[in-house]
Amino acid sequence: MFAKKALVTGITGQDGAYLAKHLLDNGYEVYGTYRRSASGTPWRLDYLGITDKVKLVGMELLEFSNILHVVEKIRPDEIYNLAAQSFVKTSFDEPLYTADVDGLGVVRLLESIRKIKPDTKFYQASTSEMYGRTSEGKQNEKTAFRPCSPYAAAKLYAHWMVTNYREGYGLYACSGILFNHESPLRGEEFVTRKITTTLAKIKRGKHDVLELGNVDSFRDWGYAGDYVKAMWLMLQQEKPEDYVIATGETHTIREFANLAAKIIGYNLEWSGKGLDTIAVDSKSGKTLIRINPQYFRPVEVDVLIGDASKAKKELKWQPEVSFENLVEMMMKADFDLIGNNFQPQVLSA
Ligand code: NDP
Ligand code: GDR
Repeated sequence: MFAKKALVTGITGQDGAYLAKHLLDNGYEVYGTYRRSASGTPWRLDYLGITDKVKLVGMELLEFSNILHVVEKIRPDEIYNLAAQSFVKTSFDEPLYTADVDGLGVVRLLESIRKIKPDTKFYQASTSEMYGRTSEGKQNEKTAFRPCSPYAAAKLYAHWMVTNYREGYGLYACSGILFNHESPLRGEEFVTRKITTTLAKIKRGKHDVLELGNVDSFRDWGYAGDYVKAMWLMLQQEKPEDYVIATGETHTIREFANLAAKIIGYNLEWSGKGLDTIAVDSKSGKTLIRINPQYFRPVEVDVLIGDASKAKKELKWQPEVSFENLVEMMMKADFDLIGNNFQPQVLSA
């Protein structure tokens, strides 16, 4: 029997790497797209030890002929569209580029499937950012969207186009509305990894102070390794549907920083308000965190918390890594990465 073929766009990103590993473990032939214009190495695939097991193909989401060619050549059974300009703050500076990649890029893929191989199953990486300034308690598949960044608006356009191609052309196309998910492979521009990597550098004497923006927003943070399993499950159902994937817990940036700091032996004490907010290590008196308005956004999403009941019931999906374990995993990984033999504290101890 032939192995199923999966095409993962954005395989060089956090989710792409974890998903590729999951698909390989399930016997898939995995093709992954990378941008020829990018100069970096596939370090996340290296980290997971799978670089030589996936087949890398050059693909740019801005280029329709390029996408058509890739889909025609590979004729995949499943496509997971993870590629995107995924940094919310950058989308305020690059709204047109973000709309093109995150919005129109998805339509280019859908059109390619419709024209070349309409039985290809399609997964779209939708996002909790589409809820934006929501006023509802926990967000589920029925919650109204109120996007408040160019990123979220572009993703919402793509989300509705996926629905449109499913209903209009009968494609097996669905969207996972994923809440924030993190890991040691998270990009360093995102707040969780920025906190763990910078605190590790400070502890090692290689950095002075961590500068953050709004430390009072709440996010529902899960583990990326858990979330890619849900993506795969969505394409194994009898019919395509959209699902929220979340932990159902929400925490502030301060809470994340407090836990991360504790693991490497700091005890944060916060004082001050607004731009004067600081966090000092109570043991040494050293200021570890201060606010830099450069990291504020023109519009902020204050609180997100997801209700993944539908996924739990229909996909039999469950998050396995708790918030505390996630922070511990990331902090320890960064502490080791920065080097030396310090023994991180175990949170549960
Ligand atoms: P990353 O930023 O880590 O990865 C994004 C990937 O997209 C990279 O491989 C990047 O390539 C690629 N890419 C960017 N622009 C283009 C382009 N123009 N053409 C082709 N490829 C491109 O994101 P994550 O892995 O964290 O997220 C995966 C997807 O899930 C994204 O669509 C994101 O918006 C969405 N999402 C993420 C959540 C999260 O918490 N992580 C939550 C909800 C949704 P390169 O390496 O060259 O930059
Ligand atoms: P988010 O993640 O915008 O939720 O998007 P990010 O980690 O960038 O921000 C989370 C919250 O932290 C606040 N914040 C800071 N953020 C960054 N990046 N840097 C800082 O210094 C800083 N200080 C405070 C932010 O204001 C925000 O409130 C992520 C991405 O992965 C998206 O692609 C995805 O769709 C959503 O999660 C769900």
